[in-house]
Formats: sequence, C-alpha cells, structure tokens
Amino acid sequence: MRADVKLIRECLKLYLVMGSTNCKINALEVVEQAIAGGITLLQLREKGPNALGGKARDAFARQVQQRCRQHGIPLIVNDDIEWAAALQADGVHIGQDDAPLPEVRKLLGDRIIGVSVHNLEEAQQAMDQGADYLGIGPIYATSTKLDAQAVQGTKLIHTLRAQGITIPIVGIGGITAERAGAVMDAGADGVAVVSAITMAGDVTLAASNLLQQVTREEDVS
Ligand code: FQP
Ligand code: MG
Repeated sequence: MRADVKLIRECLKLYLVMGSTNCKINALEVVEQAIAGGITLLQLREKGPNALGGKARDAFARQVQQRCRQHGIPLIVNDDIEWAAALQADGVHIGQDDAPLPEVRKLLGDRIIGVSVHNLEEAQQAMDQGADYLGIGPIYATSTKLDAQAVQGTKLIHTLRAQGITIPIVGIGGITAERAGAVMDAGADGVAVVSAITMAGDVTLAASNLLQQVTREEDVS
C-alpha cells in the first residue's frame, strides 16, 4: 500500500538531506544529533567530490539506516534507484535528469517517490504520474548544490498551490530557521535542509529550532 498522504505531509516537516561530505563532524554523529533534534525524514545524498562509493558507501548507508529505523524515521535515497531497492530504503528522490517516474514506480512499487520540479508543468506531470511529494527549490541561495537552478524564492510554491497542485510539497535551498516560516506560509508542508543542520555548531539545537518554526501554527492553536 502507498504511504498515506497525511503521513507524508507529517514526514516532510523537517527533512534532512545529507551525505558524508556535507558534514564538519562525523556524519553518523550528525545523523544521531539531528534525530535527537527532531528531524522527521532523512535523505541520503551521497554525491559530489569525495563522496563515498562501493562498500564504504554501503556500510555508511546501513549505519544511517539503522539509526533511522531505531527512531522511526523513513530513509529516502537520492538518485540511485537500484541502490535504494537493494537497501530496502523507504523511498527515493529523483530530479528531472534522473530516471523517469513511471519507471521508478515500476521498480519501487509503493515506496515513497519524491520529485524535484521547477515550474507548473513539471509539477503537474509529477502529480499526474503519482509522485508522493514535490521538492521545490532552490528557494534561497545555496552553496551545497553547484548545479542548482536559479533562486526562485517562495513564489513557485504559492503559484503551484493556486494552480491546484495539492500533493505534499517541501521547499529546499538555503532555508534557515529564520526563513522556514515564509516557506510554510507559501503552502509547503515542510522544509528540507542540508547545511542549516549539517554545518551547525550544535546540530541538535539547529534541528530543534527549525522544527519549532515548522510547527508554529500547531503551537498557537
Ligand atoms: N529536493 C529534494 C527534497 N531533494 C533533492 N535532492 C532535490 C530537490 C534535488 O535531482 P535533483 O534533486 O534536482 O538534484 P540532486 O540529485 O543533485 O540532489 F525535496 F527531497 F529535499
Ligand atoms: Mg537527482
């Protein structure tokens, strides 16, 4: 059975995207501290210069997965569909240059599939093809992803919501605790971050500050 939409919205609240090269301290410690701070979903994005490969990448992923499972946090794998299947990850995240969604759906069945989109057309197509959530970015300037498209602010999220894109949305790119509220106000279900958590002096505190911003409304009601 496909994951419930409500559950996916909950999971997207504070989405940590990370790989071993994004961290100042030991990456597994980052994972543990971020979990302690309240992240709700984790994407393993092991790519770029100095990224782990082969057996080292597998071993790292298993260790990350063990920590996620211990705390009931779903694990999403970036780009590599076969690896995701081998790991029995909870889902994958694909961009416009990655494998096409219908193919990924065939391979991964009911697992979570997230898709990066940059305009209404791509969003409509991903929704029609049964994406479980959309990743929208870069919302703000980022130095994590060197091939990122132009910064778009929160406008596209507003537009997609106004145009009938109803499936779960997470914003990504340069999001900090100060900016998280604006992303939620635009219509996102959550925020995805790399550096705001992985490069923080206090990873747990950074995660809990972000979580507080994305759960604001619930606190006052
Ligand atoms: N949104 C998200 C998510 N995760 C991502 N990895 C991306 C967007 C970017 O394929 P893509 O996906 O455009 O680039 P890359 O594979 O280099 O990350 F919303 F899930 F946080
Ligand atoms: Mg990709």
